[in-house]
Amino acid sequence: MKISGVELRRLSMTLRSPFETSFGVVTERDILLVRVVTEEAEGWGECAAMSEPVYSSEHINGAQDVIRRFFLPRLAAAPHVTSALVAQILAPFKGHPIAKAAVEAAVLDAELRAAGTSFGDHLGAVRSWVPVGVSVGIMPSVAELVDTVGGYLDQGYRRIKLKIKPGWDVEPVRAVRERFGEAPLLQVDANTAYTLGDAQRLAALDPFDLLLIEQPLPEDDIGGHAALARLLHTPICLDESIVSARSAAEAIALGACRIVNIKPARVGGYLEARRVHDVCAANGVPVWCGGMLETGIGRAANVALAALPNFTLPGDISASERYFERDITEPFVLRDGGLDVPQGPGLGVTPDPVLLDEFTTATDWIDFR
Ligand code: SMG
Ligand code: MG
Repeated sequence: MKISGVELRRLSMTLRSPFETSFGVVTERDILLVRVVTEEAEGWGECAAMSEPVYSSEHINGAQDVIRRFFLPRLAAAPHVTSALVAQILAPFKGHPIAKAAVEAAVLDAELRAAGTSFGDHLGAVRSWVPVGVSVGIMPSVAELVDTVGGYLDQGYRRIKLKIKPGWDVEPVRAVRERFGEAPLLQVDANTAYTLGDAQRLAALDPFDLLLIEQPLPEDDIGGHAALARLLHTPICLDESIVSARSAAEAIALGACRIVNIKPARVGGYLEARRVHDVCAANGVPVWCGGMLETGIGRAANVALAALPNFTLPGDISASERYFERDITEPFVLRDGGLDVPQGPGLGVTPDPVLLDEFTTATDWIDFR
């Protein structure tokens, strides 16, 4: 595939409601889209980095800079570029998995659109519809949280995830269980906000029959998660700690997690995400697809990934309207508590040029010819 050029496009999209986690509040999504142009087709990739390096060490300006200054010149100089080669071509550059994932996704989309193959078919999807959950942020009050959760359950979401932090953990979980009973699938996500010294506090969540507790400890603390796992009944799921298929295999072998959250961006792309899926499947560890408040572009690929066989738990891939007043692509609409896997070539969705322009704050065209 011959790339004629790449566009880096920045958008600003306001979330319908602020999303608060243990590390801060997001009200505005500052998005970077990578558009790869070839003679046969063009492909889109969404960079999932946040505005500040608070979820992981990457941030959106840094991602754009490393793509512009290092990744694209390297791709332009490569004798042959395919999606399967992108990771190898960019391997000399350390880190920056979220930036790498965006570039790889755009190349993959261009390739698949040219070939007339969908993301799902390419990755190995076995379903045309996937059940999904919703991630509910920290709220000003427990009453507001309970109302919000009730609204999502009414809409049909198949599982609820509550963001937690020290001081906002047992109380909100208890309130949700008291109000909605034992039936709803319920899990929590701490985004690294605890230490092993909080084990007793976290064990107080055990009676609430949670599906899992996600990333309680710092991302580099695999040993700590293994120790914590021995003190809790609730299964530990890792998000931030899992940066590759190899790290997933290690974490599982050490007993640090029984469930894995797969975010393609965090592991450097959809192809590595599939390898994480495969490693987990081989170890009998269920996975689910994480989210980074994506637009329809990132969401389309995530839905396709979530259709692989070992994605047996509902993911953080909610309907477009959970995030934005208007999405830039055809909106993803909740149907029976799930989303349909796009069937068209590549991502199967395309940004609407008018909406795209409306949200665009800057564009940069890098010519490869
Ligand atoms: O995309 O629905 C979504 C958000 C899911 O909670 C979510 N993501 O740690 O899993 C996580 C967070 C990371 C992003 S928070 C800004
Ligand atoms: Mg998480």
